Amino acid sequence: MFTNVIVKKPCRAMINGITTADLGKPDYELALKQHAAYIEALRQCGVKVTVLEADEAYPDSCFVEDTAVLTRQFALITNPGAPFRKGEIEAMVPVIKKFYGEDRIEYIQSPGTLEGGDVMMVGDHFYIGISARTNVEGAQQLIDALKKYGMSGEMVPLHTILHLKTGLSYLENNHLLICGEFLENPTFSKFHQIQIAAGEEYGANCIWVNGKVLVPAGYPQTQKAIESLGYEVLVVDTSEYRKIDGGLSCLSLRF
Ligand code: CIR
Repeated sequence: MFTNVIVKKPCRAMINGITTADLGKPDYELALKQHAAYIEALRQCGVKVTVLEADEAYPDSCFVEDTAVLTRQFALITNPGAPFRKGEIEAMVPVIKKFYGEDRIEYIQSPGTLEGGDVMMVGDHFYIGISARTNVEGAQQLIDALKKYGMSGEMVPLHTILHLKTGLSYLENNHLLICGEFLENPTFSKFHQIQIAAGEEYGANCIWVNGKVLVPAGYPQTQKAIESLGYEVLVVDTSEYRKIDGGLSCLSLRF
């Protein structure tokens, strides 16, 4: 179960966030409304939401997930692989210190890079995507930290996808949303797989929060598949974040 969530309001500069999508610039006012609705949905899941103010220096800073990995035992401050995003961690350190003692905070050290979007938690085991943002050195540092606290991790090479959780979401109870390059990967064959329908790939990024599942608006087959597993679904529109490659999970740190 999660007790806390950290989010950060999008800044006006988000319209210049890093993107590979060809969907136009985000509408900032709409993005703000969607962010408020996202926070409301999280509150409905019974978590305390810490809302950080926008930081105009970093267009992608609303995607707080990439700046830290927060586990039951310790917090890890990442070193984002995207050069323009490295400075985002400075503002996160004092926030994380409010929740974790200094002796329980680890740091990814260069040349290691790691972004939280590449980390999927399944109980005490963590899958770590090796991507354009997370390298083997960064992943190994996380695995070493996990071992120190009695947990474990393994690396998953990515081929085309941005982050591991762009194409995978663990919904607890052995349920795994899965699409694209991961379908053939034997690493995930032990899970009960819910395959994302063609054309709904963005819907693969959902979040389980205390028994409920937040699902992006506009992916009806994905929504139905999750509902038929027995989960209460909360639909949240993230259309403006999708324009800068961001999904539901990227917008929060849940712990
Ligand atoms: C980026 O490219 O870094 C942002 N525009 C999107 C980050 C998405 N984060 C995530 O999937 N965890």
